[in-house]
Parts: sequence; C-alpha cells; structure tokens
Amino acid sequence: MRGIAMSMLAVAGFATTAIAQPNVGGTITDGGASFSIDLGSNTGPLGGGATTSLFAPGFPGQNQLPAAWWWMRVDGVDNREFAVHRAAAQSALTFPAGNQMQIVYSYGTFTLTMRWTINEDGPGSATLTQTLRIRNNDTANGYTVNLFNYNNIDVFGTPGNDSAVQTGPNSVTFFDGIYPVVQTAYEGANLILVDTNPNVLGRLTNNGIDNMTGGVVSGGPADLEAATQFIFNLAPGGVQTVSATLTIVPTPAAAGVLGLGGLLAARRRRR
Ligand SMILES: [Ca+2]
Ligand SMILES: [Ca+2]
Ligand SMILES: [Ca+2]
Repeated sequence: MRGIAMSMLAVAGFATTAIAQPNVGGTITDGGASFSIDLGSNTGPLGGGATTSLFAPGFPGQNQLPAAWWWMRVDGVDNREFAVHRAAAQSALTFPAGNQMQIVYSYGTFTLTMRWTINEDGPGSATLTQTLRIRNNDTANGYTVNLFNYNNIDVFGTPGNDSAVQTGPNSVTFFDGIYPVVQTAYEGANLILVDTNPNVLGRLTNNGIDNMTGGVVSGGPADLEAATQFIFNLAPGGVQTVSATLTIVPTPAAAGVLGLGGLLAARRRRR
C-alpha cells in the first residue's frame, strides 16, 4: 500500500514543476465523424483533464464534447481523485487504426491503457467509445479502485440550453431543444452524476474524496456535464476494463441533415 501512496505523490509533483508536458493527443476519424484530444491539454494529476473535440457528420464546427477525461482514486491510499496523467517518458501514444487512438500510462504499480474509438453510424450520427483498462502490476496486494469518466457534453456545440434525462441505471440522454440527442451509456458504472458545469468537474479537481452520487442533479436547460464512477476490487495481478459510450443520434425529424442545418440557422436568426 505504501508503495502506491508514494507513486501518487510523485505523480502529483509533476503538477508544480516545469517538467515537459506529455505530448499525447491527436485526431481520429471515421467518415465525417472525428474525435480529437488537444496536445498537452492534460496538464497534470491535479488539473482538469484534456480538452477535446467530437464532431458528427453533417454538423461541422459543432463540438459536442469540449472536455473528456479519466480520473482515478485508490481507496485507503489516495485522499482525493487524480486526473490520469504521466510524463512523456512514461507515456506511449499509438493509433491502432485510423479511427482509434490509444494512450498507455505506466505508473509502476498500475498500467493504464486508454483507448478512444470513433465510428460514423450514418447521416448525422457518430459513436465515441472511451475505454480504460487498468492492470495491477502488484502481484502481492489487491486494491479497491475507483475510475471516473468525465464528459462535458455540449449538444450542438453550444454550452447552453442542454437538458438531460436519466434513461437507465447507466445511461443518460442529452438534448438541446428537440434536436440531435446525445445518448451516453456507461457500461457497468456504479454511480452517475449530471449537473451544471463546473459542479461535476469540481468534485474531481478539489482537494477531497468525492463520489459521483446523485444521478441527474440538474436536468437543465443549462450547460451540463456528466461523470460516472466505476468501483471495483483489483486483485493482485488483476485486470479490469471499463467503458463509456457517447452516441450522437439526430431525431427522425432531422433526417435531412442539410435541412436541419437550415432549420437551425433559422432558429438562431429568430433569437
Ligand atoms: Ca447546447
Ligand atoms: Ca475531490
Ligand atoms: Ca456542457
């Protein structure tokens, strides 16, 4: 246990020293769908995670996901949540496919493999799958691990006017007016929190232990954001994978993407 605590302290040290930024990030695409992690935007374990872009086909310039990242806390060891982060020397960035980006962070005790996959599902539709695999390299000790997936969802690329409804134990639907719906599913998550920005991020970045309890605390309309929490026991030498999926699905009424664009422009003009 002590070894982990020390490794987390060492990681925290990177936040206050001018050690080289981990230059990990990039863009993946599938047809007209794309996802980007801005280089160097994940500044440290105490920071706000990465800034990102998620574009669906037919909705150019409408970033539906300006921030998304993973946080972690080991119960009984950490006194707060830490953004997943490592220096460049302990990071490996690869693109297993054109629509897939992978970052591997080596913590010594743990190896974290983050993977993002983007798929175009049809006109106006896209799916982003965010996966985190954790391996416990400690063959003597098990740990209770909390993994947090954070998404600042902006339907239509606008922070305002978003609403959210919980549609299942692990799923939430976001919408802006009656138009494209962002459906999020967090496979196997134990807890879900949706609230106004930056209340969710604040829990992950403040100095203290927080859990993503409450469900849809605020359903909007507002600038909303979401996080889920996965809690599990990681056996000595054990491996666990968790994932979160965001799907952008236009309403049937918006079947003609070009027509939708014109409609939106008309709505904006009326405001
Ligand atoms: Ca919006
Ligand atoms: Ca906290
Ligand atoms: Ca938002």
